[in-house]
Amino acid sequence: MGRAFVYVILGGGVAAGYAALEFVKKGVSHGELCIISEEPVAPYERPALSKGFLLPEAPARLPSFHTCVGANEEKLTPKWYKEHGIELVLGTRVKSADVRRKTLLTATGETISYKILIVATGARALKLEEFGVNVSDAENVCYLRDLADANRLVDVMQSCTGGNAVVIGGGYVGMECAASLVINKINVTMVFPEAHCMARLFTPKIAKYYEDYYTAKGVNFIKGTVLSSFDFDSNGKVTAVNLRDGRKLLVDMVVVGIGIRPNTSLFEGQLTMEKGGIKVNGKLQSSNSSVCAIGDVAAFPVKVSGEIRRLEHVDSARKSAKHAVSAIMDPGKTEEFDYLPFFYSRVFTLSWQFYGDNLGEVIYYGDFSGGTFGAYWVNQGHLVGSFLEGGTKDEYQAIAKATRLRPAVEDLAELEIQGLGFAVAI
Ligand code: FAD
Ligand code: NAD
Ligand code: ISD
Repeated sequence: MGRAFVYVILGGGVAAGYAALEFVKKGVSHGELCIISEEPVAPYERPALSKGFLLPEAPARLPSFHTCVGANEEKLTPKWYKEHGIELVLGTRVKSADVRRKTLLTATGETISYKILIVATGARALKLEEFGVNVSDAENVCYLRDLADANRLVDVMQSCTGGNAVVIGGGYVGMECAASLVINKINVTMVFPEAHCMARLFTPKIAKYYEDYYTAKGVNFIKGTVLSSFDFDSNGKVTAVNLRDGRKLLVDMVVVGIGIRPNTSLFEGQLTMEKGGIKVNGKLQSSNSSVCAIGDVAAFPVKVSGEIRRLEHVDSARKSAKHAVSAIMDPGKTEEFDYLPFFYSRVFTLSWQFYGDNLGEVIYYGDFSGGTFGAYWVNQGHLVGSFLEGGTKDEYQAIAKATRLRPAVEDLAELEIQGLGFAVAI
C-alpha cells in the first residue's frame, strides 16, 4: 500500500546527503523524513568516483566517502540515518510522480506520499546511441556517473594494464578519467569535437597548459572530430574506434564522457522547466510550492549575474540543498539563495579553481611554464570571473572573495601587472 512522510527527498546523491544533514541540524523529528534512491548505497561524494576511486594504490572505497565528508562535515553512514530516524529507501526507482496528489509511485509498487517534496534526481550520462553510434552494450565501453559505473570502470582498467584506451569527450569526465587511466599505466588517446579541452570554461591559452601537461604524460589528443562507429570482435568487445575524419584507433577499452541530461522526466508537464532543469526561485521552490529542486536538476536564479542557471557541480549541489532545507524549516530567517558559481578539478598533481562567470575580456597572470598561474574575466568594467591553478587555500579564498565583490576594473594593463596580488589585496 503506502507510507506517508512530511518530507521526502527524491534521489540519494550529493544534494540528498547535504539536505539530510541540514534537516537534522534544523531539528527534524524521527519518522518525518524519507530519502528514496535508485542507488543501493547511502548518499556519497560523487566526485570521488573519477579521482580517489580510480587510484591503483589505496583507492577510496565506501564507507570512506559518504556525504558529507567532502565539506569536512559528519560522515553520514546508514547507521547515522537510522539513529536520526530518517528512512532510507535504497535500490528503489520512483517511476511516476503526481504533484497534485503529492504522491510518488516506486518501481516496487509502493505509493509514498509527502507534504513537501525535494527533487534531487541529478542527471544521467548522455549515451553514444543518442548521437547515432551503436555500442551494443560492449563490456569494454565505460561511462561514469554512479558507483556501479565506477566499479565497472575499475574492472575494465585492471584488465587493460599496458593497453590502449580511447577517451571520448574533452570535458570534466574525459580529463579526469584520462589522468586516472595514465596513472593506471594505460595508453590514452582523447578524442573530442572542439579545438581544445574543457571548451565550456577554458580559454585556448589555459587549455594549452593542461594539454601540454597531458601530452608530457603520454596522452595523445585528436581534436575537431568525433567517432563514427566501433569495430567489434566475436564476443561483442570493441576492438577499434572509427573517427569521422577517417582514422581508425585500435583499442582495449573506451571511456565516454559526452555530457549529461538532468533527470526531469517525472515532472515534465507538471512543473515549469528552464535551462533543461526544474525552474526554482531563490528559496529553491518550484512552480508548485510543495516541491523544491536542488543540485544538478535545479535551474535557480544566480543573483550575482542576474541569470537563471543550472549548474552541474558539487558545491552548488551542497549549498542549494542546505539552502532549500533552511527555507523549509526556517522560512522567516532564510534569505534568497545568493550563490557564486564555483568549479574545480584535480588531476595528477594539478589543481585549479574557478569562481563566477567566464564572460568578457580575459587577463592572464602568473607562470604558465609550470608554476602558479591564472586569469581574470572582466565584463563591462567589472571583475566577473577568476581562475587559479596551483594556488594556496588563502589565494583561492582571495579570488573567491574578489569575484563575489565584482570590483570595478578601470585599467586592464594594471590588473595584468598586479596579477594574483589584485585579488589578495581586496
Ligand atoms: P546526484 O549526485 O547525481 O544524485 C542523484 C541521485 O538521484 C542518484 O542517486 C540517482 O540514482 C537518484 N535518482 C535519479 N532518478 C531517480 C528516480 N527516479 N528514483 C530514485 N532515485 C533516482 N563536481 C564538482 O564540482 N567537482 C568534481 O570534482 C566533480 N566530480 C565528479 C565526478 C564524477 C564522476 C561525476 C559523475 C560528477 C562529478 N561532479 C563534480 C559533479 C557532481 O558530482 C554533481 O554536480 C553532483 O553529484 C550533483 O548532485 P545531485 O544530488 O544533484 O545529483
Ligand atoms: P562535460 O559537459 O564536462 O563535457 C562534455 C564533453 O563531451 C564536451 O567537452 C565535448 O568534448 C564532448 N562531446 C560532446 N558531444 C560529443 C560527441 N558527439 N562526441 C564526442 N564528444 C562529444 O560533461 P562530462 O565530461 O561528460 O561530465 C559529466 C558531468 O559530470 C558534468 O555535469 C560535469 O560537470 C560533471 N563532472 C564534474 C567534474 C568537476 O567539476 N571536476 C568532474 C567530473 C564530472
Ligand atoms: O565548466 C563550466 C560549467 O560547468 C559551467 O556551467 O563552465 C560553466 C559554463 O559552461 C560557462 O560559464
